[in-house]
Amino acid sequence: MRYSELFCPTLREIPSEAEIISHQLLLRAGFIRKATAGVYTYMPLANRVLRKIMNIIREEMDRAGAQELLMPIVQPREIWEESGRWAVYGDEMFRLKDRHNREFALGPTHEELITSLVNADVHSYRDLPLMLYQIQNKYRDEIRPRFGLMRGREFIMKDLYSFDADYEGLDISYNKMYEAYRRVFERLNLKYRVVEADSGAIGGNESHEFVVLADTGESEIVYCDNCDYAANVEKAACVVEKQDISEPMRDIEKVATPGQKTIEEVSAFLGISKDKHVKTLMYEADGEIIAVVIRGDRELNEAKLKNFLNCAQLFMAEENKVRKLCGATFGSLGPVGLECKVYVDLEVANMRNFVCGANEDDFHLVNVNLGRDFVPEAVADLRNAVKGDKCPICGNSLDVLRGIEVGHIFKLGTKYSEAMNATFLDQNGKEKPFIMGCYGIGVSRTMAAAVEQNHDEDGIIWPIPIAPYHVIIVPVNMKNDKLRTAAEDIYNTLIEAGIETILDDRDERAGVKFKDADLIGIPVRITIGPKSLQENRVEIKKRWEKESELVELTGVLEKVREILKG
Ligand code: 9G3
Repeated sequence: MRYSELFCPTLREIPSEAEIISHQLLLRAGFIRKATAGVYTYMPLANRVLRKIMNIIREEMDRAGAQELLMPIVQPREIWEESGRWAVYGDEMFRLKDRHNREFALGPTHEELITSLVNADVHSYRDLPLMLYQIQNKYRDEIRPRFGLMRGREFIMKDLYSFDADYEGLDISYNKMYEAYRRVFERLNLKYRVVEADSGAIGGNESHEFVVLADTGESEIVYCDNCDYAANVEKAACVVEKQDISEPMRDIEKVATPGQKTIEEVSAFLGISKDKHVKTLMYEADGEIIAVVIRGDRELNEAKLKNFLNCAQLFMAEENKVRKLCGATFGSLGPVGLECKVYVDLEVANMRNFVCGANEDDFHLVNVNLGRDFVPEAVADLRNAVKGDKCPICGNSLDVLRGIEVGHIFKLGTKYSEAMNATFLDQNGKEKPFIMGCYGIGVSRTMAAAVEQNHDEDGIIWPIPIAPYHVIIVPVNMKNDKLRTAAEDIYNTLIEAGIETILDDRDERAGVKFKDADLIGIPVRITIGPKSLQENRVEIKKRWEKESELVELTGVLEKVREILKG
């Protein structure tokens, strides 16, 4: 490819709407262009990267015994009604109508479609197991599309669906996929962790996430360096260290705390350490006001609360409703004497003589004890895990990492096959629902994640397996015949050897060419300058190293092959 013909408009400035580095660099390096919020054009260089990511995924899915098909994006409403999900997904689902006023969805995922497809043509256990996948655009009308390809409204996903006759079969399919995913992310040279997406540290896990480590990632995971435990913070189980409940209960006391609102203020005012304070949060769960009590320095995990209450709607109660119910407002709330149900975090159930609001402005209670001073509706693990918590497996202290979820695999069981009455006949001729699994990789998101993990201040550093081109040849001056001829010769030699090469034949200053080569992230740069050429040598530089080396013209192809094999 000659750079003068390449459609790759690079930018000097950082576009203002780009908040994270991958969004900034993909825009500046001419890899993506926004069509509308959350919808992008993949420019030629991005398209080459995506093709390579897709091919690595295809090779591993095919190796695991799956077959690739391509399902429609336009999906009839009927199949979503059959699964009962047409009403579940509101504005997030892109919907459209045809000329006959029939309704359709733009596919956000394909469980419904693939289940109805397989149900129509698979009737016997002898046809199982079956693994079908596609690499296709998906549509989800995110409220706030942001971070470029990271959270788009149109994105490319590989989604695979497995169909088995029984749960043993599902476990086999699931494990094959688990291993295939590890091979994919290793081949992409991505640093990632597999995260149990369920809280249970023990027992069968219904799903796993593959999280690429990146400080700007939206996923927060806790992990243990000692064993391989890792879990999404919103699902990570918190184990309670044995609190010192040997401390005798002291008499409860109401104390004036004029103007003291926050835990810091009250703790300083009373001279009682912050970890002896609890905070009381008021929520509305399916219309009922409830109180939740956690230690003052902890954060409530709303996902855990919602799961525990098994409620559909959960949000913080409004201040006026709280004042009416509790007689006080935030900062003076406590669990003692409340009419509503009180849910207490595990950790608080092990605390003695703690401090809480008195449900009266400017008053707090000290020496409060659960059971004596108030009886909770329930005690449960409701807080966010934090750095330093104990690993539920080995007791080692946990660390926290941020990451980007690029893969997610699920054991679906009969969730869709029962809802849609998708069955096969088992060896006894009995009708049985398919046992399913589904397995996704965010392909366009993976490209962005690769940039998050592989860049420096000069631009992108593409991992060789997915680089848009392998080599860029930069003659420092195309007007100089000797330099141009040498560049053309090297270019032809590399192309004939199957090395994907760009020849920067632009009539530009060398500095501009170097900046562009670094920005677009080509792994190997060959510079042809007059001095070294006099000694029949050229300069070869790896994008991920600072220094370069001089190589004999006759040794260029061998050197390039050696670097690319590395
Ligand atoms: C919808 C809309 C958004 C959605 C879904 C359905 C997420 C939906 C979950 C999945 C699960 C797996 C197969 C590949 C891997 C992920 N957002 N999910 O089902 F209608 Cl609008 O997609 N699907």
